[in-house]
Amino acid sequence: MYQSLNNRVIPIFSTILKETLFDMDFPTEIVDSFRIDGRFLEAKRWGSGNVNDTFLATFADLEQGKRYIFQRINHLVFNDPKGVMANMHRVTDHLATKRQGYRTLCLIDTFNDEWFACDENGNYWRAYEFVEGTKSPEFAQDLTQAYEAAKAFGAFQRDLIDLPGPPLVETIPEFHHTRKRLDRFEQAVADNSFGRVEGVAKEVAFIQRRRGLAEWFESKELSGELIRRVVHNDTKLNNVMLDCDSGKAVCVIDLDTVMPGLVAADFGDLARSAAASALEDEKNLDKMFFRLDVFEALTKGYLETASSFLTPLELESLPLAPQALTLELAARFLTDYIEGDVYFKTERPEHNLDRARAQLKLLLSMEEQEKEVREVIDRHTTNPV
Ligand code: GN1
Ligand code: MG
Repeated sequence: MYQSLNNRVIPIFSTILKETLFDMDFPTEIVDSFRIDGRFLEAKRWGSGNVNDTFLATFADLEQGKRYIFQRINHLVFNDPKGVMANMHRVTDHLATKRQGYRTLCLIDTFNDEWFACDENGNYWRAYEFVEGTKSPEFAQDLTQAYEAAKAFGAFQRDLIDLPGPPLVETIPEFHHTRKRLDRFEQAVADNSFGRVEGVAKEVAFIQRRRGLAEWFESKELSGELIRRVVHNDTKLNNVMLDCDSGKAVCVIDLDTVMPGLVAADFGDLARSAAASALEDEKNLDKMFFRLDVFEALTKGYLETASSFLTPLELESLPLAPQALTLELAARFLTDYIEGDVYFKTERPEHNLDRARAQLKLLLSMEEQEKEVREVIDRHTTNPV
C-alpha cells in the first residue's frame, strides 16, 4: 500500500495482508461448488463496496446468458463468515414469505448444501442471482429514488419484526455504537502510529466537539427508551436495487450486517448517503451539502412503511440520526487514515482523509439545517401520507 509497516503495531490486521486480499483475481474454480446450471463464461469486478470483493459472473445457459453475483466475504472484517451466512439465510427465507412487492436476494446453495464455499486460500465465497434490469446509485439523482429506497428499507424493518428464532448473530459487535467508535478514534489519535495526527488537528477537534450527540443515543439505549430491533445497519442508497425503467425499489441487498440495532442507524445512514449532494469521497467540499428536498422525500417514504411500528421515542430519535451516523462514519474514516488505512479499501494515498472531510462537511450542512430537518419529520409524522 502507501505505507511501510516499520514494525509498528497495526490494529485489526496488517496492510500487507489487506493488500493481498484486496487485489485478488476471481478464483474461477469456486463456481463449481455452487448449484448453477450452465457453463461459466466470465467474471468481472462489480459495485463499489469498501469491504467485500464482488464479481458479476456470466454463465452460458440453454436459453441465454444468466448472471450471478459472487462475493468474497472479507473475513478480517466479518470474522464469523458462517454466522453471516446463517443470518442471511434466515433473513432471506423470512422475507420471501412476505411477498409485499419487493424481491428478496436469492442465495444459491452449494453441492455440500451450504450457503458458502471456501477457496484454496481459505476465503469464504457466496453466490446469488443477479437482479437484472436494476441500478443502484450512490446518492439520489431524483426525489423518487430517495422515496422508493426509504420505503423499501422501512418495509424491510417491518417485515423482519416477526423473524422467528433466536436473535441474529452480531456479525460485527457494537457496529453502530457511536460513542465506542469515538473512543476508538480517541485511541488512534493518542497512539498516532503513523504520525498523521498533526496534519488533521482541525478535523480531530471538530469530531471531539460533537461527542454529546453519541452520548445522547447511548443514554437512550441504556435506559431502554430506544429499543433494539432487527435492522439492516448498512442502508446506503446503493444497497437498494432500483428498476431501471420505473425507478421503483426492487430489492434490498448487502445483508451482512442485518442484526439487532436501532432504527435510527438505518434512517440516519440512508439520509447520510442519499441526501448527500456529492460522492462520499468528494474532494471539492463546496460540492458537498445536505439536500433537504431529498431528505423530505426519504422521510415520506420511510414513514409510509415504518410509522405503523415506530415508538414515540424512535420517532424522536430520527432528526438527530443523520448527524449521528455521519459523525460516526467520519470518525471511522479518520481513524482508518490515522491508523494507516487498514480497514476500508483505498484507491489513493489520502482517500480515507478525503472521505472523512467530505462527511464532516456534510455533517456541518446537516447541523445548519437541523430546524428544517425537524420540521420535515414533524410534517410527515402528523400527516404521514
Ligand atoms: C462499508 O463496503 P460497504 O460499502 O458495503 C462499511 C459501512 C460504511 C460504508 C461507507 C462492514 O460498507 O459501515 O458505512 O462502507 N461496512 C462495514 O461507504 O464496515
Ligand atoms: Mg456493506
